[in-house]
Amino acid sequence: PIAIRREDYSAPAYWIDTVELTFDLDPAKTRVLNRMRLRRNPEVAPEPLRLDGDELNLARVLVDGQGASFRMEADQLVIDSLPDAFELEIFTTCCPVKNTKLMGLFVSEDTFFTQCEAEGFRRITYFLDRPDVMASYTVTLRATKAAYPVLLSNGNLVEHGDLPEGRHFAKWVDPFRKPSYLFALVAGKLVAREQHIKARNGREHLLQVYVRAGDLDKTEHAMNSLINSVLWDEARFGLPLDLDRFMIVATSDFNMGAMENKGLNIFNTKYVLANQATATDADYSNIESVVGHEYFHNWSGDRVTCRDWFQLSLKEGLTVFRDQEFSQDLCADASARAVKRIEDVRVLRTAQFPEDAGPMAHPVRPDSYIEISNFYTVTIYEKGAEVVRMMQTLVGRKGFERGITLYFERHDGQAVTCDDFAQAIADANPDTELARLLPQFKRWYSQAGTPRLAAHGVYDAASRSYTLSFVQSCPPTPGQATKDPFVIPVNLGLLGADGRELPVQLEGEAEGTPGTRTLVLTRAGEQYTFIGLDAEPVPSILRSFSAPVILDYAYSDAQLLTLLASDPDPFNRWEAGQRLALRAAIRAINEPALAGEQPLDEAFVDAMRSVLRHPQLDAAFKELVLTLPSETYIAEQLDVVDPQRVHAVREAMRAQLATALFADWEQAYEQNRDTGAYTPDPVSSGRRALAGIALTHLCLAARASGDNVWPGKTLQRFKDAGNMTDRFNALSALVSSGHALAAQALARFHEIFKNEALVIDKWFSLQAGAPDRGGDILPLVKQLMKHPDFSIKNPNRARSVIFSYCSANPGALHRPDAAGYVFWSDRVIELDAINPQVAARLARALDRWSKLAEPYRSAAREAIARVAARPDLSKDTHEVVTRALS
Ligand code: HT7
Ligand code: ZN
Repeated sequence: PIAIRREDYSAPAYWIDTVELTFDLDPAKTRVLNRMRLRRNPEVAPEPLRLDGDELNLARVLVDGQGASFRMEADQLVIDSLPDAFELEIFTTCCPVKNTKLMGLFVSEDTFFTQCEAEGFRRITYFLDRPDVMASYTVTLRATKAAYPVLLSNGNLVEHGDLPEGRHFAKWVDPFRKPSYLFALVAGKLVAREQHIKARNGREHLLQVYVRAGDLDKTEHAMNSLINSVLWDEARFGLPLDLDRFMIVATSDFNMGAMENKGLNIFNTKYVLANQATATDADYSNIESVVGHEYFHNWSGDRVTCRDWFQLSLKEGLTVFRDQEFSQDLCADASARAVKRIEDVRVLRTAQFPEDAGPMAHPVRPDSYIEISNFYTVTIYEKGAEVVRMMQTLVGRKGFERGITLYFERHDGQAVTCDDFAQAIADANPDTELARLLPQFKRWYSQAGTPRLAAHGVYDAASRSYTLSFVQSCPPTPGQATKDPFVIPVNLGLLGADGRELPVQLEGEAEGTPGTRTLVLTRAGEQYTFIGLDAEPVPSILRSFSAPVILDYAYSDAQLLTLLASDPDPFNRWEAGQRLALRAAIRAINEPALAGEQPLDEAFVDAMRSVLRHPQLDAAFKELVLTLPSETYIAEQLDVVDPQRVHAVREAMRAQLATALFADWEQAYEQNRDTGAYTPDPVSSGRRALAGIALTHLCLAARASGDNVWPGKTLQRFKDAGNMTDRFNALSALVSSGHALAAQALARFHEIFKNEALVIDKWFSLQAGAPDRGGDILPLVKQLMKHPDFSIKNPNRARSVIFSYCSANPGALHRPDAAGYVFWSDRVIELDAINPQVAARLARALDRWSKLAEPYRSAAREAIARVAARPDLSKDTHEVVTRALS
């Protein structure tokens, strides 16, 4: 396979102005008539027309109504000697029911769906399948009425009616020009929750959420999330809904979370369906952000799209930023906002930081790819969002809103680049650090790798001053041996040893005010001297995680305890606890003499107790502080990783917290167990989360003591629970503590929810992701794959079993006998033949193999090589495993 390079971009040789598509939908043989008007791009030297296609059966090609001569070059249909403007008619067929890749037109539970991003449209018809070719679409769908009563496509329904032989049709016109990746159709037996709304600007809209008949009672939250999204985008950024009708449709077979097709968003059911009996608080919150995310794409993605796929973060980074802001703005108070920020940073650090340090590391705007589907990554999405966030930090919230307004004014209806975006934000804010530093700031787009920021503080009693030095560096990444300094906004505060916030006054300034100050670092090394300090302060650096960097500061334990007890910045307060826990874990991992029995010291345990019993702190925040860093995150801090040791130490820490804080967990549980009538708001979901973690620790303590009181109470809670969050937390407490009662609870859970696919996914995932005890998880996973409810073809189900084990359970995957790796390679190969995108994601599970200690390292490498050696591998999986080995 050949690599596509960003620097090779050239404008298309032809433009497509209009597309008229007519579909005769049939699962085994769908006929597609594609009538287009094209014209030569006068700015490009004449060349043949090359249309992309993939797995299509071509029947006919007409140019201006006449049979045309054409040739096939690989997957492209090539036509020479064309007039400057012409009509092209192409007739093809495809087989949706055999489409297990779920790209292009496919069938899920007797319903037709499409997925065209990034390059799926070419599986529907021959086309210039690239995002800078934008056309006006008219779509006619024809199908049997009884089997496919609902026929949907983008835009407005302009005509519909019956046809002979029990068939019917619907004709849709999209009022906006769009790239092919935003095309969509849906046809099947569906029902809709509908809501008419009037936007702030007075325009009326019809919102619809389409699902299968039995699921209508699970659509209220998605609809409310959609309404909130419409109102928020108009209120915060002045971006109104531009369509009369906006539709969401849910499918249970989907490679990703959802897709922002213009006016017809297609969603994985996981991000639509929820009621209190079947969905957890986390599900409710994910639905809110994914519905928001897809809706916000209507502007950041659809109205202004990407010139080429290297610019993917232009829409994805910006839209993740927008959905994060949306969820934060829906929070009632600062504490709930901080909780959301901590959760977002946790995702970045446990998933994106490893990516940035591994073989798939790439800049936010990549330079090359083999398969674009592999670049829908946490770097493009989450790090891309952090880059946008730093822009907001540098220009301020109002300045950023001005920048967004200018961006959409300048580029509405265009396909543009990340440079265009950054330029608009800077141009709208000419007197800011961003405008001044723009070329350097844009290194965040071009340089991969997570920068390290080493900070060092020296207090001088004589001058009552404190000098903070920063040195930034960034490790080499594939294809980038050296890096230039980044622009790093560092939010900083200073605390006294008693936890009071001190004035921040830089040398040369007349006065200082207590609170957060943003320092903008630009050089490899930099120093700041703060004055007017009677004693050495405790620096609170990188408040609210103001830049996606690794901060190295040699905090003493006492300083961290001060920050944990008092930092007014909730992010750094939480971070102090994480640093202390990490320190204890690394100490125990590196010193076998400690044997991992009691890795935590008394001061840490006391600090955790203080948090747990704190009268003012919110439950959600307490739960975050009491959650230890994950095994993956701990492993990232080590040069050489023994995953079994990491697992053992973390389990020992959990057990120690369970026993040492037993009475405190009891109190936390009793105080938070009852949250009244179910609502998924941040306060009550925070209380359920704290009750849940308390229950887990009470069951863990019971494991050590042999006392069955709490496991018994947990089983009762599982049976009596009035909502899925409480029920699932109780089940999870029994499973994760390895208690014998787990088996009966699991059996009952399956019995109750056997007809709820998304709940059965939870049932599988909980078991495959459970803490490994003596190598018991792999045999269980193999057994789960034989369960009648298991199907590897359904991505959600494959993820719930195979990914929960391979990608989310390091203590169970990394076995000294290498059986976990053999299982992984078998599954990658098996999935690759069915669905290469899903296979390639699974292939990423061993990205960090080179950090492993022996015997894991050699065995993991061997397993990757085994996959790479397959001659029939997809481009997707091939790219991932060859990069892993290089
Ligand atoms: N923009 C969407 C990307 C997407 C996708 C990409 C590749 C293969 C399947 C896919 N389904 C959706 C999702 C989003 O970021 O909103
Ligand atoms: Zn997106």
